[in-house]
Formats: sequence, structure tokens, C-alpha cells
Amino acid sequence: MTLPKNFMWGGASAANQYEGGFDEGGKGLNAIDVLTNGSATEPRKVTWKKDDGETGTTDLVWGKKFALPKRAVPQLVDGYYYPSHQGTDFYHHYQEDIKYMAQMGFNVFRLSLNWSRILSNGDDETPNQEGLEFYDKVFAECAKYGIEPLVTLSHYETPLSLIQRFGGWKDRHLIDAFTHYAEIVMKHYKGKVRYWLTFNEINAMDMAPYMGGGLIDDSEQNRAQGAHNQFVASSKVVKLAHEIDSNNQVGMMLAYSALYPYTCDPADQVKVMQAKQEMLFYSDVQAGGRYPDYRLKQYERDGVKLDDKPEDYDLIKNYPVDFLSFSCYTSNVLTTHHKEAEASGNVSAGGVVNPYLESNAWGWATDPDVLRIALNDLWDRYHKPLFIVENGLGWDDKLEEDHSIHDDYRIKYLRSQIKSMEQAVNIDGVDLMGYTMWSAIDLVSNGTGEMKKRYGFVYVDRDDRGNGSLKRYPKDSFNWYKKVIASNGKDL
Ligand code: BGP
Repeated sequence: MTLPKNFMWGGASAANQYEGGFDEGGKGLNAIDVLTNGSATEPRKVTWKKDDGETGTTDLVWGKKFALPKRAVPQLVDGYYYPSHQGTDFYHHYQEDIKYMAQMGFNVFRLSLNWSRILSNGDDETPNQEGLEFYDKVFAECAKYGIEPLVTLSHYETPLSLIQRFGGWKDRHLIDAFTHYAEIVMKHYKGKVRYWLTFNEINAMDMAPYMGGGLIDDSEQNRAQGAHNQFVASSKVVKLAHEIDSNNQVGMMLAYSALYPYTCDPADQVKVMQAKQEMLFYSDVQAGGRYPDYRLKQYERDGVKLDDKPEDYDLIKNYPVDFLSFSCYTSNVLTTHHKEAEASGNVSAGGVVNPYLESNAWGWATDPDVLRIALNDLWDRYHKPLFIVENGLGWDDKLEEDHSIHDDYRIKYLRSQIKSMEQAVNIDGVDLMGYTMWSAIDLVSNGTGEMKKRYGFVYVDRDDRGNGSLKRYPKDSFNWYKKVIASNGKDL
């Protein structure tokens, strides 16, 4: 099977995991710059200070309650290792890296702009010229090879100053700050960038609100307000983008995971239904243009009161996103029969395990049908063009003495994923714009801050503590992907 002629093939990245140069070129700090490294068993931590000088850390675990102690403000604290400070140094390697992407045949490269590189406090009146120039150079390099940039405006990179002064996205000030930032970059990069994403994995506001919204207290009230403010900001940016350049297309970005009931007990099905509502609330608003009833009822039950304005809802209705992008790595299993699952050996630290699938060392299962399921689900619900902007396999790759990396497991994984995506397009008729594998080049893991959870087609010599030459070495998957792109998905 092949894909439509204009299909976009490429890879993805995020500034906070990839760029490094955290204090170079006038960049201010962002949320992730004060996040320590963790591991498969040890959580990452946000470091903070109080005004009386006391310092401390708070664990950040996806899906778990997160709140800093009273009067604690996220800040750098001596003695901790912060992986984002170096990333894998795209800041100094962008020419080499984009050349590798061109060699694989990419026609799209997903990257995020580091908001605090452009506006160091997030809401400064005038932009940092050096910051703008860095991305000018990056986009010029992309243009040289005919690679279209797909730009995420905010990939967990809320400027730290906005967190310190406003408590993150729970404050409506961030709507104005974000719109101001978007206007600056959309005007500056007009003609160079056409594809934009507003917030990476916007439903992170529920699962990891510090990541998604710079929230330092994830009460339901704050998460609801943070989501609302991002919806309004996103619609304002869609409006603005179309006014600035009619060629602009703006997408939302959702973290999607297929959800399966462990048993055929209807109670398990209801559990899946509710978890799906939680996930799709964000796309129901951003693609559907209105708050879904299940969420309004929930707010009513829980006494959540939004700080909103009537015009917010007009914006949400009139400026939905042009397309819907999503990340999808795996599927998850839910059940009300936990004991049964445990007795059958189908429970691990990460939850219920799918006995039909194999997993990597971090417990992420390889599901050969997940993309077809995801694509059909989203297409049926919204009928908007779709874009897979993250899909990939984290592995502790080994660099051999001759500098080769034999990542046949990654090739096997990607083969199954691409097959599944092609079935959705060719058998089911889904409108899919493109596919950007996570990640083009190795970078720091978001969840653990580790370097050894590698995803790239190109290996970067750097370890979990930042030691290494930062030299790049193409893996076996590099040549495999090149062949896939050259045959437009036929030669798997
Ligand atoms: C998504 C993020 C990415 C990326 C990916 C892999 O949630 O958008 O930033 O890191 O997951 O996750 P991890 O790095 O935790 O393996």
C-alpha cells in the first residue's frame, strides 16, 4: 500500500528535550528548565524556593496529584541536574541534524519554538532578536532541503516567569501573553512556516498539569480554568493565523491512547467510555467548537466555576482548529476486575497489562493496530484532517564499537505502525496529512528525563548525566526509514 502523493513524512522533536542552550542567546527559563532527571523507577522533580530561602523538590508523576507547598515557587536550585539545559544540543547542531533529516527524505520536521527564547519572561513587549534569529537560521536550513516546518507554539515550555508571577495557565493573563507571542512569531516567520500546532498534548492539563499548563497546584478548579484559557487562546490564535497569512493552518495536538476493556463486563465498558470522555473533552471543544455536556455536568457536580466571558464561547465556536494532530504510542487496558487481572499475572506497576502484546522496558506495549483504531475514532468523530505527529519506540540502544546501532526492534515496531496507518487511509478512507515519527534525532525523555530512553533514527552520544561527545551516528532504522519515504510507504 502507498499513501497519497502529497503525504508528509518526517520526524518530531520538542525544544525542551532537544535544543539545549538553555541560557544562551538571551533565553529565559521555562517550566522544564527546573525539572530534574528521573528514571524508570525514580520520578522527576520540580525544584523550588520559598521567599525565606527554604528550598525543596516535589515529585512530578503523570496521572498523580501535584501541588507545591504553600509559598514555594519553582526555581533553579544548586546541586541538581537538569536535563533540558543541554538537551541533545540542537542549538549548536541544527545544520548537521537537518542534513540527516534531508538524507532520510523528510519533507516535514516538527519542532517547537522555545517561547522564553523569544520572550524571556513570556509577556515582554518586544521580542529577543537573537531568539528570533536562531529559528530564522533553522527555517532557512529546512528550506534549503525542501523540508516544511511543523511548529508547536508550546510544547510544555511555559515561561517560568509566567508560572512564578501568575501560577501558570490558570490565570487569564496567559491568554494575552500567548496571543502576543503567537502574533510576533507568525508575523516574523510569515511565508516560512505554514503549519502550526498550539499546545502539545493539550490533555496533559488533566494528566500532568505542570507540564501542560505550568500549574503548581493541580486542583480540579485550576485544571478546568487552565484548559479553558488554553481553548480561548487557541481560538484567538487560529483567528490571528488566518488574518496574518491565508496559507496558515493551525492544528490542535492531543495525547491519544486506544483504550480497551479487560473483560466483557459492561462495567468495564463504562470505565473505558468515561476515560475516553476525559481524553476527548479537549478535541470535542477544539475541533467540535463547544463544551461537551458530560464535562459541563461534571463541573456542575464538582462545583467548578469558570472565570469566563460570553465572547469566549463565540471564539471557541467560530475558530475551531483546521486540523487535528495527535501523539499515539500504545494502547491501555482498563478494568473493574483488578483482582482477576492480578491473579492472571496481568498487572504491573504501570497498571493492567494486555496479555496479547509485548512491551518495552518502560512498560509501553507495542500495539500493531493502534493507529488504525485512533485514526478511525478521531475521523468518525470530527471529520477534520488528521496528522500523526508522534509515534515511536523508546529503547536503550547500544552503540557498537564500529559506531553502528542495530535497532531492529524499532524497525519492527514502526513497520507495524505504518501498516496500521496505511490501512486507515486505504481501507477506511481516513484523511491523513502526514506522519512525524518521535523523534528524528535522539533527545531527552519527557517522562523520565533519561537519555537512555532513546527514540531517534540518529543516535546522540550523551548519557543520563550529560556526559558524551554529542556526536551523531545514524542507526539501522535511518536507512530503513529512508527507503520507506522513497517508496511513499510501500517498501516496509
Ligand atoms: C509525549 C511528549 C513528548 C515525548 C513522548 C515520549 O508525551 O509529547 O514530548 O517525550 O511523549 O515520552 P517519553 O519521553 O516520556 O518516553
